[in-house]
Amino acid sequence: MKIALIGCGFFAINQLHGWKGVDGAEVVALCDRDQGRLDVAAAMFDGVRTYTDAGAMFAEGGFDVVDIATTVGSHRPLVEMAARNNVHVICQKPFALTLSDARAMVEAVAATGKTLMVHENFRWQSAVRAAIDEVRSGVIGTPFFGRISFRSGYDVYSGQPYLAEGERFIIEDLGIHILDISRALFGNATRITATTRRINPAIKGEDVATMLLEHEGGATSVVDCSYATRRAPETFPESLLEIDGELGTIRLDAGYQLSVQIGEQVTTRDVSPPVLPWASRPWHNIQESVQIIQQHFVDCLRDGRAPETSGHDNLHTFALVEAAYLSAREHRTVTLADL
Ligand code: NAD
Ligand code: 89V
Repeated sequence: MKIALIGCGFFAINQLHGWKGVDGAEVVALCDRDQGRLDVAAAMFDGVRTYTDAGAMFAEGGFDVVDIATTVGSHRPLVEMAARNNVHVICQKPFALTLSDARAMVEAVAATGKTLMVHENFRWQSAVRAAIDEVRSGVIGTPFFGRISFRSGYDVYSGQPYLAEGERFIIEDLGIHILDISRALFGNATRITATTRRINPAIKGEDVATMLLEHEGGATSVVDCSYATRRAPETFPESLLEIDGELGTIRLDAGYQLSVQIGEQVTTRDVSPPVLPWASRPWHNIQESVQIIQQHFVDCLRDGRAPETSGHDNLHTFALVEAAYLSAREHRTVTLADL
């Protein structure tokens, strides 16, 4: 698979390192409007072609997959450009600015017969995945309750200044991952109720969100996110999980400790992610998941199956984001089928 990447910024460097570790993939072209960022990324690869204009890169072609790692405002035009040029597409989260944009983008790629995956990587973190695998194995029976919690005081604004500037912040940027984990554990949601707060006066959007979801299978989950929580030890960027099933309980506690309790019997194991050679703490958890999701994409193309985090699947996660903002704004429960 020959890969072209657009947007060589803060996070794309992880994706580029990740591609080097993916079997069956080779980065052949890079694009960024910013020449300095393009040069930094190009230095990672021998003989890579570079462009400051995405249209020029598509015009020359010579790649099978475009990996879009720009911020959300450019996702729709770039995904549609990829569709016009008949290549497979990976697009970073948040996938789109609105649900109608997201639907149009999924349709545009579907019409070409190519594969579209959203780079929704938190459900691919190996510790989170270990919990998902336990739930899916049926060891605790049918789950009836879950809590997925991400609370931190880590300074995310220094690396990603745009996070302080948008009208929307934590649900769109971080909550989207946590809502997606809830879907991976309990299936699609039917209704959501949310509250939001802004605690940090230096940012524009909300930095706290608390969401209550009812799922199709009957489970209830609480998804709570905060970037205004001082805690020791700081757990960024860990998602903490608590899942109650008819036969037992699964917990992913701070420090990547996974416990499965059946009756009185508790088994605890350390599911700490490895620190890949190019990674650094505390981001190693996310960095490993980048390589895993990219390998998943290549494996899916090779085997002719849809990625778990396909564009189509991600519409359900994206709808939860829209519904959460609507619920918080109008102080009401939102039924997903109404969106
Ligand atoms: P960034 O601003 O650091 O980088 C974006 C880059 O894209 C910039 O270098 C910019 O010049 C370039 N760019 C923008 N539009 C372009 C266009 N039309 N053509 C060519 N280049 C263009 O942003 P970032 O922090 O790297 O975030 C990028 C995306 O990654 C965002 O959607 C963000 O939400 C996401 N992200 C995901 C994770 C995760 O764990 N999945 C973590 C952090 C960021
Ligand atoms: O994963 C992300 O999307 C990041 C962060 C962890 C900082 O929220 O933006």
